[in-house]
Amino acid sequence: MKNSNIISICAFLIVSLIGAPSQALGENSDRLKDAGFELQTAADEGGWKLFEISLFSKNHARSGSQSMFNGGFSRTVPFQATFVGNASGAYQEFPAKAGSRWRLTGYALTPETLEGATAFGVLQISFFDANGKDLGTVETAGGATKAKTSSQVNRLSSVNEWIFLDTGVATAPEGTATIQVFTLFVDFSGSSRTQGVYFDDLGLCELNESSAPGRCDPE
Ligand SMILES: [Ca+2]
Repeated sequence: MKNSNIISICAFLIVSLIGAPSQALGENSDRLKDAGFELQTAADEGGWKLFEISLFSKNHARSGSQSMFNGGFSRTVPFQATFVGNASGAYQEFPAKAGSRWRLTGYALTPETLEGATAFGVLQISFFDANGKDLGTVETAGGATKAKTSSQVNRLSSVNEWIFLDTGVATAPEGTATIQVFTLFVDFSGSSRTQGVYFDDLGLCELNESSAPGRCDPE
């Protein structure tokens, strides 16, 4: 009995170490507070700012015991002619200079197949000027979407699997004062149920000339 307890404890420690938030991304990473959603740091202390249907959840976790859930409730669509859908999320904001280059990574999971062609979870980077005007990014200038977004977790994604998401490099336009980084679930699907995506283990890197290639890569 004692031996099995020891084995269990050892197994727990190994899992804990593997699952710990990455500290190995380099000095330019870990800009985020509570990147693994375990601390629930208050927004006015630099933690996540939540909007619409968003909450810290213990239902699924890639690290620790919690993740961030962003949900949609798109069945409200048919009842409000002017309401075209739902976007829920969480974000943090940091100072940023024009020309600075950033990359946001993380993991997302859907516990069931998402309904609808326009229901998806993404990570997103946007830049703003000192007046709060959305400047988009250099890479997305002139495009339909101002922000630089990662690939999606959507109706085609594997279920109950943490899927790696990566915005790639987003460069700050002229006039940039701040960067905002998001977890986001967009639901314009008109499906008849609540659905959403869980996010965990985000990483934000500011790239510079001294950054070694691959420095922002996940473990
Ligand atoms: Ca976590």
